[in-house]
Amino acid sequence: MTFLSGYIGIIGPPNVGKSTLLNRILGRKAAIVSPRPQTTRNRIIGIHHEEGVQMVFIDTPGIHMTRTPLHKSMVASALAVFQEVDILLVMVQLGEGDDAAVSPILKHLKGMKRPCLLLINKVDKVSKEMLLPLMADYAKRHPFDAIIPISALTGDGVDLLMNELRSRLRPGPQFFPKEMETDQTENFLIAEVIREKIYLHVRQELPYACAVTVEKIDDLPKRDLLTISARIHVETESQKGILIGRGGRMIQAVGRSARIELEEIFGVRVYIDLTVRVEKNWTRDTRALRRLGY
Ligand SMILES: Nc1nc2c(ncn2[C@@H]2O[C@H](COP(=O)(O)OP(=O)(O)OP(=O)(O)O)[C@@H](O)[C@H]2O)c(=O)[nH]1
Ligand SMILES: [Mg+2]
Repeated sequence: MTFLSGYIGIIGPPNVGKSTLLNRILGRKAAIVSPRPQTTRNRIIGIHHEEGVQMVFIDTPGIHMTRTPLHKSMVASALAVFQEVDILLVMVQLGEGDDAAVSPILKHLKGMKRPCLLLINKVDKVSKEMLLPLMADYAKRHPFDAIIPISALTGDGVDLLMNELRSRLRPGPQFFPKEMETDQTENFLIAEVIREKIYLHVRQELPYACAVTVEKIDDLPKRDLLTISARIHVETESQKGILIGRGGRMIQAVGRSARIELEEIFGVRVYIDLTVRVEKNWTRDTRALRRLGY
């Protein structure tokens, strides 16, 4: 039997559920998820293995109009995926203002030769009657090879999506070894889980000014303990104050939820030491961006 494989890009506006879909397909957390837009900042590869089949998914930052260097670098990494993949998944959701977010993306698809499937996500939130006219409308706007309503959250429609993808794979190499599920390092996953908890606990704009780096990891197998030193970088002193919170309450809450999740992921006890550091205007400084992984 010939081996079938391919690279599959997941693109779309922010917050539509791209990372949720990647995690659902892999059956594990590879990308962090939050109720706020612009959560994903890097492209993240997740590999789905089947007998004789390998699908390499690329989750990307949401595409949006932007000016700051951080967001520009995020959007550029998403747009680059258009050229690299064998199949493109364009994800949208239903809701106000979504059209403005989707139109520029559809423009980028013009003239593309690769198979391109449209995923309408979050169908668990809408009535089925709303779906048909919307699908017809999208079919008019771009010649998608298929339009598939799904719920990345409940898994509804995901089997159908996987069938559609399987039928479009071509003979190709096994790009990654069988045991490899993602290209992300342990350090990256730890930093991202901490960043996710900042999005969940800290209000307003502050999470957008945060970057996380892991400074040190000690794995003590005999004691079943992983000790992690991580640093949260913010742009100003006042942000530092808010992030730490009164009596350290905010930073402790972030650390606690990150610890609980990382203990689940790694199956050992975890201790996290979090410090906050001011890196002035890092979201605008290209050298700082590179240093922090963007
Ligand atoms: N109801 C519902 N919520 C969903 C579904 N998929 C994702 N969500 C929620 O939508 C929010 C955004 O999900 P993400 O997976 O972070 O979205 P994203 O497209 O990766 O966002 P960015 O990384 O910011 O571009 C989260 O609160 C998810 O729980 C779905 O199928 N149904
Ligand atoms: Mg995401």
